[in-house]
Amino acid sequence: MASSAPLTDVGRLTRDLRAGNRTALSRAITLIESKRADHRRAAAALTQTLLAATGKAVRVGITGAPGVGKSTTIDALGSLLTGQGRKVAVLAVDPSSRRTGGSILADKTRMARLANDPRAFIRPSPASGTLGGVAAKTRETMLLCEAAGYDVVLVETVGVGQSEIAVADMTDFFLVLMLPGAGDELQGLKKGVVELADMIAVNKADGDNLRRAKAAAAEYRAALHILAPRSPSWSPPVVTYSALTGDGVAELWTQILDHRERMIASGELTERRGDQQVKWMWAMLEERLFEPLRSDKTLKAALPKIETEVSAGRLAPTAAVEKIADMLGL
Ligand SMILES: Nc1nc2c(ncn2[C@@H]2O[C@H](COP(=O)(O)OP(=O)(O)OP(=O)(O)O)[C@@H](O)[C@H]2O)c(=O)[nH]1
Ligand SMILES: [Mg+2]
Repeated sequence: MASSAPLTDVGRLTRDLRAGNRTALSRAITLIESKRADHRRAAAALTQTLLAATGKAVRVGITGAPGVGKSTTIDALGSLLTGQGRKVAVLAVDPSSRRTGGSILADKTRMARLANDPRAFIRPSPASGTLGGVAAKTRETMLLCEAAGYDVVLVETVGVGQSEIAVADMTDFFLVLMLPGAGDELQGLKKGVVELADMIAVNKADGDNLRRAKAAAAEYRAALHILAPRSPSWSPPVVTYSALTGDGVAELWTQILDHRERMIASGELTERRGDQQVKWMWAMLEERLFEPLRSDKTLKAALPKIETEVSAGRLAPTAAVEKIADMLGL
C-alpha cells in the first residue's frame, strides 16, 4: 500500500509510518537519505511533522574495537528487549565504507535473532560520505524510528575517534565494549573514549576468558577512578558479561535504566538532549554550507591546481581563499 504513493506524499508517509508500517519507515529513510532537492524539502517537512512524536526512545550508543562483539551484543540485548515487548531499532554510523554488501550480510547473520524479529528494525549505516553527512542521516533515521514506535534505538559504531563522538552526541547512554585481557586492552582505553563512556562492559566473559575478563574489569575500574566523571550523578560502572551465553546481558540493561532514572531526576537528560539538538543544527548547517564546495563542478576542477599552487608556495592561502570565495559567489 505505502509503496504505491510517491515518496514526496508526506501526509501519506506520516500516517503509514505512525501506524508502524515498516515499508513506510524504509521509504521515509530513503527520502531523508536522498539528495534530490524535492526530496530534501519533503524530508524536512516530514521530520518537522513528526517532531512531536519523537524523543521517547531510550537511545544507546555502542562502540568497541572490531571483533569485540558489538553485533552479537546487540542481538542478545535487542532480543531480550523485544522479548519484553519493546520495539528495537538498530542503526549504525560507519563512514569508512568498510561495510560493503558482504559485511552487512555478515552483520545480519551475527544478528540472526533480531534480523527475523518482527519487533526489530535493522538499518545499516548510510553509504559512506563525510562523517557529518553520515551522522546527520543516522540522527534523522533515529527520529523516524521513534515516530514509528520504536522505544529503544541502538546505534553501533566502529571504534574510531570522530564517529564515536558523533554517536555519543546523538544518544543518551554511551556503552564502550572491551575485550578480556589486560595490557593491550588498557591501551585501547583511549582517554577520549573513556570521557564519553557511561559504562564500560568487558565482553566474552565466558569459558577460559572468564578470569581474564574479571581482571581486565578490575584494571579499568582502577583507571576510571582517576578520571573525573562526566556527570555529577553517575560514575560509569565497569561490568563483565557474555553476549554469547547471555550471562550479564540483562545487567547491561538494568544499568542503562538506572542511569536514565538518575538523568531524568537531575534534569541532565533534558539538558543533554537540548544541547545535542543545537549541535545537530549547527552540524547540519555546516554540512549544507560546505556542499557547494563538493558539488560545484568548476570549483571541483580548479581545486587540485589551487592546492598545488598553495603547496608550492606560489599562491598565498589567503589569496586562495579569496579566489575560491569568488568562484562560489561568496
Ligand atoms: N566467546 C565469545 N565470543 C563472542 C562473544 N561475543 C561475540 N563473540 C564472537 O566474536 C566474534 C566477533 O563478534 P561480532 O559480534 O561480529 O563483533 P563486532 O564487534 O560486531 O565486529 P565488527 O562488526 O567486525 O566490528 C564472533 O566470532 C562472535 O561469535 C562472547 O560473548 N563470547
Ligand atoms: Mg559488527
